[in-house]
Amino acid sequence: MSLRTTAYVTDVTPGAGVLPPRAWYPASDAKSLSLNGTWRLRRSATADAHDDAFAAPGHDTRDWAEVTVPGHWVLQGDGAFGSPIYTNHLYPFPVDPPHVPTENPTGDHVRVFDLPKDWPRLSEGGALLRFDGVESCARVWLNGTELGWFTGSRLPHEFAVGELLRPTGNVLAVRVHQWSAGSYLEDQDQWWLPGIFRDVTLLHRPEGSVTDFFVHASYDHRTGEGTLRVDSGVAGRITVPALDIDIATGETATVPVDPWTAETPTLYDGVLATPGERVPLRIGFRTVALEDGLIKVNGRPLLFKGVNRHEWHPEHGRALDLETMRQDVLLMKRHNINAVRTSHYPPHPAFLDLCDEYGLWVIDECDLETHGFTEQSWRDNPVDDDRWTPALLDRAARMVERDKNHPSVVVWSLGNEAGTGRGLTAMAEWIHARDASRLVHYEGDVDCRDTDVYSRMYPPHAEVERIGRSLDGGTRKRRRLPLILCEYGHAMGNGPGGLADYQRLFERYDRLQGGFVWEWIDHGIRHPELGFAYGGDFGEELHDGNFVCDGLLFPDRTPSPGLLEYRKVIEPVRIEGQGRDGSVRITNAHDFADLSALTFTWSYDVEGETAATGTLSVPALTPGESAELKLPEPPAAEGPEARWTIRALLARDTPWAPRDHVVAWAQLPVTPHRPPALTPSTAPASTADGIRLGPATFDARTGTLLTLGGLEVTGPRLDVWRAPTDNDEGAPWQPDARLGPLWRKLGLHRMRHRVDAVEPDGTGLTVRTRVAPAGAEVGLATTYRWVSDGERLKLTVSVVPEGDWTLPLPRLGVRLALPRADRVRWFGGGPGEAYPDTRSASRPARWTASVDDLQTPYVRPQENGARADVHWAELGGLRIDGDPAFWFTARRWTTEQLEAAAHLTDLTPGDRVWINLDHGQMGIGSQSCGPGALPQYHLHARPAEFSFVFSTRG
Ligand code: IPT
Repeated sequence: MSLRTTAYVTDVTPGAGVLPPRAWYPASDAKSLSLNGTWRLRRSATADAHDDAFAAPGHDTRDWAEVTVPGHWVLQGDGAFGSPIYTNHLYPFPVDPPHVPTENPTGDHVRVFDLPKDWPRLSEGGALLRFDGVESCARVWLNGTELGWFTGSRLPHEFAVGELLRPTGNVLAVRVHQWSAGSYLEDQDQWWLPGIFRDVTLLHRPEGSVTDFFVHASYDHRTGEGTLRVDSGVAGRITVPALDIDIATGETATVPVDPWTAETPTLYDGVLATPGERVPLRIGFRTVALEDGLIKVNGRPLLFKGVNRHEWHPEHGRALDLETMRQDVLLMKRHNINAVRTSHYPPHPAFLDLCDEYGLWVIDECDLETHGFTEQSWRDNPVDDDRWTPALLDRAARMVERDKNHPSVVVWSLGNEAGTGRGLTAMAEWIHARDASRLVHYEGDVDCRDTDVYSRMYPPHAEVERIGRSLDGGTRKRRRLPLILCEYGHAMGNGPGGLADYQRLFERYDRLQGGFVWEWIDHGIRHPELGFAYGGDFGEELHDGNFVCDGLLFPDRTPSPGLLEYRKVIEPVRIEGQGRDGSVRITNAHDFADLSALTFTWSYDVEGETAATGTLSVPALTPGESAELKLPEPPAAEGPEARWTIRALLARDTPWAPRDHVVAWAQLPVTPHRPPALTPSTAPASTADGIRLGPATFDARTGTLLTLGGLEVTGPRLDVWRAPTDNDEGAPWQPDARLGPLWRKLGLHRMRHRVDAVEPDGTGLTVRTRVAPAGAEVGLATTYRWVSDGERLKLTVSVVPEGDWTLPLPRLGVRLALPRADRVRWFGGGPGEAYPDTRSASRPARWTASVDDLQTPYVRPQENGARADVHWAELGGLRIDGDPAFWFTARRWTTEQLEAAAHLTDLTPGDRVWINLDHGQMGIGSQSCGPGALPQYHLHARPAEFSFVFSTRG
């Protein structure tokens, strides 16, 4: 065994023996054979542990393990094949390009297959072997003959294998190395997961079959005509029956068509027929252009309401089946998302078919990131080293050639976080020359030298506004370009906050063409003891913890509150108005579609319950158009709290959601809520057990509430602490603005309550306290005033900050506990959680949930589950009415237990239910990566007063 046999592992060229890239298509009339399934696996700790004898036919692999292809071996075999590693940007090996460690987990894969009975005779044409994705480097043999090797994990590679095939007993051998020179180009923020993780297919290539082809299908919005031309390596004819098109390859046809947009994804079925093959085409006519400094499709500017999508499945990693991909697309469509950035590599090719079919704008991103070089000020960055340029160009070409026939792809992205350099320029030049019909994106190109759109990640709102108003400066070229946020709204844990504020800016300034929330799904790995595992759970020596769980979906694809918030914020219909004057203004916020696909309903809700409903007739407004409509006479004008709820629903079933699916809604308040009045009518009395006031008893020494109408209550007292969210904790690179650590340093998690006075008087009980952390001079003078009308008990809390408070408070309210509670009824915001800057989707109504249902299962436990604007809540026999409305939270563990938990499985219900009734909550922001909460969502330590009426009627 010589080291030379593995020299290719550190070769900076992209590979050898591989065919040039070409267009990908799912199926034609040529035969193909899927080689997915069970393969034999021999895993070694190093690249050169074994010679290549295993690739020879007849090699005995019977005692090898088995592995499923597509798959990652580290996610199979219950740990017997090694473990996943998570790092954000650090390379998990010494940075010495192009070298890789001697410890280089290597999987020898073997699959023996027969050709199916109906496979054409081997003399009829050739055959190709296609790998859609192998991480990170593969060397391939068929029947003992070496075909070559390749890198470029999320890109397709094909070998010509015609002469090597036999009718039976073909031996396909693939040696996969976890680390290679290619790993230096694949430093994306995700798990490192080696393996053959996408399909392996044998394709018959009849004589005269299609090699490569390029569908050019443009749309002229002035004439309403589409123009089709298909360039093909092998000449043939293109037919599109619905359009009466029958032309030769290279010829042009111009006919009236319905254009393709993400909102109206019209596809025409066609066929490319060459002498040897008929390839089905799905043609979408559309024209992408940069015009007047804006990205326009079919002559109209568009607004990206996007997400960054990594491929993720909690059990299979980046090996996704078609149904999971479809689920992603359906979930996006149902949540008003109109765009995907395929962060940070081309996805499985079938995903783009789904984007064409259901309608999503796509920024297709190349498999390129060298982020770890930032640690050495980008010295030796491969993208600025000519030796690596062929590999970069190979990656660009493999993406563009594979995906060029998708109407959904409107922008090519060179990669992510790779610094700057000549290699990137070479990629951009190549792409522009090969495909002038789309735009080029790369966020790292701050001057937009090589790109067609100015792109930023995580800028604060104020800066986005400056750019919107073109006050940002920059190069001449950049000043003429539109801005997109390729990443914003870091959806790690509870949050992101501030989405609505970004959206308002995007809608106000033309130059701002929207953005892509980071990111679609948490990359938690299903784990027998931990629920979902994250970085460090596999004992990695370097890792970035739960930074890998920052998605709008939980790992099992349940939508998180962040996704519901985003859906509300990006609704394609705006519904505004004054409930009191009975008028409502409807605006079509689509870019292309009119409103004919929607119906509108109203309901008149009294105290959160529907009193009357009806439909609203709304004209089929064109994009941007508004109409002012009159609502019916309200059934009851004065009296209890009342409001209109207006909804826009799908009028018909669509491919992505059934009829009546709610696309947009709004509430228009009519009559405000009136908190219950309570006239104090009983005086406190001293008893042997303490102080009695109406239905309540108090500890005479501390003034603490003990019982209420026979209910044992762990008395309410001031609480300012919340289990810091990932956004509170902040990103490590923002040391001065990380609230969690600053709060702990001040001691807000260990406040002491000093009782200064317990003062019964003729009309009630006053308890004076000072709440403050040890070691600091700041404090909160807190007075509890209790009164009763004999039946009910009212608490008024007054808080006066003392000393110099510079930090915002996490929360301000009271915490109490009940011995038991299961069902919760409330009138207020719901059904899900909300915080000051994440409350758009919170809809005031009457709701019921169990205490368990009130919890939001963030993969790393943290503050969650508050319901906004609650007027009253009932649980465990207690009714609480707030004045003003309050934030309501209930859980079966304390804040301290929540804070101490690293995984959901660390949380076990105690013997009480803990309830927080908050007057204020600190905003959430996006500081786990980006800016913190905007100033208007800060909870400042200021004098405050708030009341609750408690009763046991509930
Ligand atoms: C940005 C990366 O592009 C993305 O991959 C992800 O790591 C995200 O951050 C955070 O989750 S890079 C940003 C830290 C500048």
